[in-house]
Amino acid sequence: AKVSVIGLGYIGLPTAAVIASRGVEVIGIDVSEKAVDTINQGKVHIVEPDLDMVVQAAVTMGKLRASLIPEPADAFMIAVPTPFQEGKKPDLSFIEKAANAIAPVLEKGNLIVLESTSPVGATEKLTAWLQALRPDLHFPGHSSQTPDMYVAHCPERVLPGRVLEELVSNDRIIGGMSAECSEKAIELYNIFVRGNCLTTSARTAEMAKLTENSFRDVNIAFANELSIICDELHINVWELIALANRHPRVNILTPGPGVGGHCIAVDPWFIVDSAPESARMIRTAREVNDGKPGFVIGKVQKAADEFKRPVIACLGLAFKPDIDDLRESPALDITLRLAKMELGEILAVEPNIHELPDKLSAAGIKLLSIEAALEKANIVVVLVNHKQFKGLDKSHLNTKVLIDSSGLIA
Ligand code: SAJ
Repeated sequence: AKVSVIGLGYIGLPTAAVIASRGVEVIGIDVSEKAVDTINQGKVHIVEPDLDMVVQAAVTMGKLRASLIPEPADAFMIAVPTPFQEGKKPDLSFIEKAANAIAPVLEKGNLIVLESTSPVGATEKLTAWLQALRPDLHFPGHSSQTPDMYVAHCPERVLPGRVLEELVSNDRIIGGMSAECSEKAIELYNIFVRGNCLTTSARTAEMAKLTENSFRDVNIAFANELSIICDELHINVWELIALANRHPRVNILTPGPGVGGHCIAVDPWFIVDSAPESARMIRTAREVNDGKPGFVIGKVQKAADEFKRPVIACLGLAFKPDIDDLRESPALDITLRLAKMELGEILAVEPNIHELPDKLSAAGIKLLSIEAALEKANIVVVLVNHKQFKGLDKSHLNTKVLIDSSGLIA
């Protein structure tokens, strides 16, 4: 068997490497020449624990190779971005480009799996595009003849930072365009998945993925809203949540400076876009979470008013604890916005990076160790609960104003 993975990013590359590590021939396709070259040297262009080792082993074994140009294979897995900008429509153009790229090399009996998180109906659209590009083949639901092609949606569900583990251990939802398509896709996932493969329709699989991330977003919004209410009512939200969570059926998540990452802050909008009138709570949750950075900034601004050009230390820049991923990070957003407000001197502490991104240094922000930053700071803003901050000597904080958005000290 030969598997082709289209899109060698945070999902596609680990998936390609893990399948190759099972001894299957894998060809990865990407539009970035740099990504292709890096992978062919056995190296990685993204950060994920242990990924470098798995990729290097797969390339050295001769099981994984990357290319700019698609070639025939038995199965094609599409793992390309599906961006969504608020107020706009879900952007399926990368899926469409992938369809255009693979269409010429498709052969009778091939399986095409869409892994990208997608709005409901995207797999049907992909099938229609492929059918239009290859009228000589028969795609499920789009040809009057017995289908000789298989299409399914199998949404990725791995947690950044634990991708290699979760790729193998998570259960998978397999939404075939027909029952035969689901069966065919299970054969592919059985190569590397130890979890259960659960079959359903493509539309249900699409909605399931969006539901999982919306569930988390709504629950985080609940926690974030509570933190704002508690601030108004002079109640320690961390103590409150710990107490409420002692109830056997209550499990409140953790408030923070906002919701970051590439999925949870985006996917709920797909549902809102599909059902704008009905998706009221899902939309509100998004708004609550998106409003949280502004709330934290307001607190800092109020504290800064008490000083003349205070030194403000921002602890954490990553989008969540114990990773180095700064993309779509509310902590980074807050730090940058504070610098632009010119409230004082802004120090950033981020133990998982060695150098600040250009836009932060250009805004006059300095990267310091936690000790150095605490020594200088008048105001300390806790943004991310990195493990390096946990043992912090709290006596340092007695003389400072503390704004603890993620409950490090409380
Ligand atoms: N966060 C909080 N409070 C919490 C939990 C999280 O403020 O109690 C914040 C985090 O700090 C972060 C954001 O939410 O900024 C998202 O972090 P996360 O760890 O909840 O999720 P992601 O974005 O890293 O990965 C999610 C996962 N989805 C679910 O847990 C339902 C993962 O399984 C998905 O595969 C991934 O999205 C994806 O690619 O869709």
